[in-house]
Amino acid sequence: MQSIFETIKRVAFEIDEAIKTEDLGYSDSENSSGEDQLKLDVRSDLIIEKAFATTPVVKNLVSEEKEGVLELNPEGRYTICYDPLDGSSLVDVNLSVGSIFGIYEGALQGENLVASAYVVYGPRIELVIATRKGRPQLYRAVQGEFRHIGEITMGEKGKLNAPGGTQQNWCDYHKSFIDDLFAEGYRLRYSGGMVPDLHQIMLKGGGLFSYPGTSDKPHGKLRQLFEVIPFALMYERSGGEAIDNKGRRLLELVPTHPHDTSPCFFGSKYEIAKLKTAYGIDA
Ligand code: AHM
Ligand code: MG
Repeated sequence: MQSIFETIKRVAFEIDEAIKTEDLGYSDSENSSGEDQLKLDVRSDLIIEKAFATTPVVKNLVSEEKEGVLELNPEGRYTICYDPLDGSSLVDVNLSVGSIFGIYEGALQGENLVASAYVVYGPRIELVIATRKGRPQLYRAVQGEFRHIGEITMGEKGKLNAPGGTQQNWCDYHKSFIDDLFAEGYRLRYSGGMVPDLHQIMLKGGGLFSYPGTSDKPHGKLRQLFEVIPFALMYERSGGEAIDNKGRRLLELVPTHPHDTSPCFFGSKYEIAKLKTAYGIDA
């Protein structure tokens, strides 16, 4: 698996360079969720595809930007499901964005996720890697290489609240729950990029990121294989929890289609316990 992490480090620098130098306009294509693709989405996808094509342990690739599975190496062991440039619509206002990678062995479902990684392209480039053992590890790019910074551990309770989805379309109990957190003193932190938003909560010790099912999107917005399941491993391994609206661990999701979405809640223990009460989920 080390060769996969090394490839991710290489592509992080290439994508960062593309973000800094390339055209920010739209391409003339849509992704498989029917969203217009930016040229940068397409470029980042290609950078990743090319890099993994020469990484023999990688059997298949599944990209948020493509329909279906791309077969690379029949002898390979892992399938990588990735979002090449999450939050790409924020690049033109110069906010942070990210790449997310889920590394699966066997059928594409939560329990077969063996590791995950994400890259944050912000004032600096940072990389976080989680496996099934130990805490997620944080790396920061310094002079063209990633230096290990340390491990990430969240507290039992945080101070930040990142509530996703259009408020107009929230159900009443979700709205009351979010209002209660603010009434308790939580501070709003929501950029519209799940990578920097979830990264901030993990690094600042805890809090809650939510993207619920809404009246317009009953199954939420965020994709299980590329976004939700990889971050679920990050949150569980750093001492937090990651569940859906029924209280099921996101790490146990079984998508029926590669682009399936799920309502999702990532947080430290206190906020997730409070969410379960608000949603009427048995603890
Ligand atoms: P994308 O993969 O098309 O970039 O969409 C995912 C992004 C997440 O980064 C973010 O949390 C969410 O969409 C924001 O959605 P909204 O604008 O509805 O709050
Ligand atoms: Mg995305």
